[in-house]
Amino acid sequence: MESTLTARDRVGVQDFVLLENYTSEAAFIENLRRRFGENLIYTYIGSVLVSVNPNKDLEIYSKAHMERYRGVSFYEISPHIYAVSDNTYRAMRTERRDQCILISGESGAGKTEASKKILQYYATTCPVTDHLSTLRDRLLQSNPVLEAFGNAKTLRNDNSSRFGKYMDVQFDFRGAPIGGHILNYLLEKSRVVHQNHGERNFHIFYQLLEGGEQDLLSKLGLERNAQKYQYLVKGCCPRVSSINDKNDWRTVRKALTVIGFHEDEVEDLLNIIASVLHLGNTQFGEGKNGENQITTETQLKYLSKLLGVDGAALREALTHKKITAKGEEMISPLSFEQAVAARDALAKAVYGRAFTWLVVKINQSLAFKDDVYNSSKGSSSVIGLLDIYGFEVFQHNSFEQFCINYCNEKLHQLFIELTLKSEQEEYEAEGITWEPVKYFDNKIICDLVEGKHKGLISILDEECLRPGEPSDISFLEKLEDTLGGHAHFVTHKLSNGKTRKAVSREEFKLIHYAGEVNYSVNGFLDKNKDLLYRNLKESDMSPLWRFDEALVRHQVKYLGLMENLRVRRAGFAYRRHYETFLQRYKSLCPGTWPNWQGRLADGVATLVQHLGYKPEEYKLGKTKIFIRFPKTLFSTEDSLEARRPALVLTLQTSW
Ligand code: AD9
Ligand code: MG
Repeated sequence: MESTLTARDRVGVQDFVLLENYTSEAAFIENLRRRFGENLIYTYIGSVLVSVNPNKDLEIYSKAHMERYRGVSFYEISPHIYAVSDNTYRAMRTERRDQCILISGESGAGKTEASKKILQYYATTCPVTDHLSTLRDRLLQSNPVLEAFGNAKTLRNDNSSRFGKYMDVQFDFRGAPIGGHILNYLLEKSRVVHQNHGERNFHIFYQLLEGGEQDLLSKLGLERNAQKYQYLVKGCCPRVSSINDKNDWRTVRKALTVIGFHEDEVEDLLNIIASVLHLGNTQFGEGKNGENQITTETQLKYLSKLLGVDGAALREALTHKKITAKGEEMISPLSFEQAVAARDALAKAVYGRAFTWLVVKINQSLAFKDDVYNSSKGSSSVIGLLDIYGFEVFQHNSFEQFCINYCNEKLHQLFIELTLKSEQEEYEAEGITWEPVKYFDNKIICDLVEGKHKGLISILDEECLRPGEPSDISFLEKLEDTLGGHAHFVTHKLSNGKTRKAVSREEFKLIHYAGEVNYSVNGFLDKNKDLLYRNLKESDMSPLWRFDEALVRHQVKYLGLMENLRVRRAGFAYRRHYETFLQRYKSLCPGTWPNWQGRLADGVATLVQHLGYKPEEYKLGKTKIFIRFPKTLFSTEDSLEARRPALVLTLQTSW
């Protein structure tokens, strides 16, 4: 018994519901720290998996590891992303219901890595036939392609997702993957033309320049030097020590072929990437008559070739705008600033559309083909995987962070609803009464952002459409008028007429569930309008192996993990199906050993009576036993340990 406690002290508990001092945040963090120190990065809170980013390769993702988790019950083996994957898969098959895995956490926390591990688990462990192995390869290879075009180095993460992704994997009645579908959300297009200091543009630009064959670069009119391109120098960070652009280029090229892109489609795609770089280098100057004109003819030549548009039309489109007034079309010259803005708008639009087209193509290649898999007709189910951009706070936050953080706010709301709701449903289904726990509901913040008429987005949309001269500052004033006094909205103005120093005159602050963020309103209106003139339409972190307590504490707090744990503990800390419980502990009671012949519920009742469980310590539901206190289960485990000392280590990692 003593050795069991010592080992448990060392590695902590594998499910927070077993934590004795479960209301203490310090105890919670200490448990994470102990496990992290032992390379145990996964811990449960009931059915929620908490993962601490190790920032180094751990030997826990091999095929042998995957095999260990196949078909094994959630609580019978140490926590792992594979356990969640397997449990979800089995739930889909046995319950014949679609399932979804939500991955949440701040930028750099490991969401995308987790989603890739889940996909790899299914690709390796699910049954496949020859037909299906092509699909499996395509599913896996869609990741490097989407990451090349949709991920970038930020200050938080060298491989930060700059778009949201929801992926459905479709399975047939045998549990074999037969199709997939990706929904992409809100690509951060502004990155194409501007990056903050220390950040990069999307990976694909650097990959092409570093890895592209000389012939290809010449054809595209590009030089093998990222420093030459205005859209790649804004962040002063063309190289990143953790990234090998040359190797990644090879991976992406191969992946495009596996997914089924034809050579001419790849060519089209690269033409667009190159044309974005040429657009960035397109400059304007004053002509003889004072008019604004393009001064970089070579760029124009390449642009017209790569985009397949007439040079004169493109020249006009970049220096003039077409507007309709009183039913008549008029062409008016653009000022220098307007021309630069129009050029950047075109670059963003071209890239954004190429990304959308890329996703459409990937979806076509992953689509479930009825004629090939006709045996699966009508009996398929899906597992959905949500991997979005994580909550982020920089020194300077703008419209992009606002959108990303709002998205995380919504996801958190869903997380709260799902974890609390499922808990309640389980008690109801098992006929157990319980008392709900109070928790912070971030609906108030979601309403602040999305509320009809009075929400931040409505006000922004209204201001964008308002006649007259709406500006970012007039938008801020509207926000102050409408939302001033809201508990989660702050500007520099104090109610007593004085000013608040922590928020500048061009900012508003939102008090998110995950922390406070100051947003600069500069550019909000333009970015929201995402305007493209009509004639343009026609045509170094190593992110360390260190347990940063402040960082961990912050995330434990805002992810609501303590509340989650309290909810889990408010009722019954632990629950087991009668069969599993009996199987595990029957050796502790002569009445149930070696085999119980009667009803399972009666067997469990006999067993717990023999073990001396007090009535307030447990409840018997319809199919499960619910145990209120972890210590009850600890002592039962200890009894088991005392009988089987050879299993000490195995059990320690299991609890
Ligand atoms: V963002 O919101 O897209 O900016 P993510 O997706 O949460 O963010 P990501 O999965 O990209 O973070 O992880 C960041 C980095 O942490 C990875 O590039 C890895 O270097 C590192 N990481 C994350 N998870 C693991 C892991 N399980 N094992 C080893 C990991 N390294
Ligand atoms: Mg990511």
